[in-house]
Amino acid sequence: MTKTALVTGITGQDGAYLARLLLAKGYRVVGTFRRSSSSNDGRLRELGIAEAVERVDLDLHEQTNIQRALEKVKPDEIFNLAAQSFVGLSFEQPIYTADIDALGPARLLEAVRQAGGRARFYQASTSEMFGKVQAVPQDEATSFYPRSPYGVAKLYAHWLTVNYRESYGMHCSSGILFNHESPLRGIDFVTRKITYSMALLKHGKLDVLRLGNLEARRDWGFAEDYVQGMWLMLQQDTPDDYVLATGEARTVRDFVERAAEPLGFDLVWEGAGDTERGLDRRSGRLLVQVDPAFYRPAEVELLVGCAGKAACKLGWKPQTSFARMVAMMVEADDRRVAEGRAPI
Ligand code: NDP
Ligand code: GDR
Repeated sequence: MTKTALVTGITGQDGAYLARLLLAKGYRVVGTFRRSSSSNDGRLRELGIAEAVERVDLDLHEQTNIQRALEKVKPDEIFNLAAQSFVGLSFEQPIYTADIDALGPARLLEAVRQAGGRARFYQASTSEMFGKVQAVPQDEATSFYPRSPYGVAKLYAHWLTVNYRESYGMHCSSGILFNHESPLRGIDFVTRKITYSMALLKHGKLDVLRLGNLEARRDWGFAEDYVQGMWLMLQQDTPDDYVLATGEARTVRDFVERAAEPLGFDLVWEGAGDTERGLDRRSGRLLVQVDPAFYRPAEVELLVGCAGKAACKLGWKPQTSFARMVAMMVEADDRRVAEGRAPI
């Protein structure tokens, strides 16, 4: 029998890859869209699946349309990926972030419960909940200490997911995912900012690469590997919480170096305020400037995860190396800029 999946946040990076995976598995895939004056299905188009997914209006801000969407779609599985997902912005918009990232899942979970509680539920939790380092590497037993309004909001949603599982016996799982990237990553996140900026630099459309904290360390995996883990969580008889991570940490500086390699840039690192010209095209010398505008009020210095439980219980392992992932991102952005296409 065909299963129906409801994917909130289908227009985002993970939503697009997850939709493709579910379609390949024969699901009826219904994605949620926010009403806006312009279309935002660029990622689905890039993957060639925009016409294959059904659409339903839903904004996590609004309880009534969540209920209507559930009545209309009658999903077997719900993947709640929708969020205000940019950590930096959450410091500027803490209340909006709490509304969408904390209360949004609460609205959805309650609507699922009131609809009979039969749909399986996946919550997109995050390594940002670990925040200030309490242990290395971090796993399901590590204490949480979020360091941003985003992390705090996501922690509420994580515990609520656990609570609905324990209180009502619902099949609710929380995936604590470490950073995962791809050519479909949002342009504000540091990895994509780096690869897209380098493409612009190469094609003479930007002068200097300006970044914030170069020493922050992250565990960067490939998004397509991670959506496979999300799906596996909902296929288990028993719901649970799982960390997905590669177990390897790299600095922002490491990412820049890796991305610069195939483009042949010779990097020069400068502090804030330097006025030297950025890219010298003849020597391939690229200036990377630190700009405090990109610092955060509180930083998460080191995230590196242990996905041993997911390996053991789900049989999940990341398949794509860091080098391969960066190469894919660099190639995709180089091609987009060369063809004069707008960034996704
Ligand atoms: P994106 O930012 O790419 O996508 C976010 C999605 O949420 C978009 O489809 C967006 O829709 C939707 N959305 C935002 N606000 C609302 C709202 N009020 N109501 C309904 N939908 C809304 O995120 P990712 O794909 O990278 O991440 C997916 C999820 O996983 C997020 O919850 C994120 O917090 C979490 N996560 C991500 C990690 C990562 O490294 N990528 C790691 C750990 C967790 P629209 O197009 O209309 O803006
Ligand atoms: P993160 O991702 O905050 O980990 O959240 P992001 O790519 O925004 O930042 C990673 C690290 O890079 C540092 N940094 C910069 N970040 C941005 N965006 N822009 C810069 O110019 C810059 N310079 C340095 C940041 O300070 C940070 O330390 C992502 C999101 O996908 C979340 O939704 C998700 O939950 C977590 O990953 C896991």
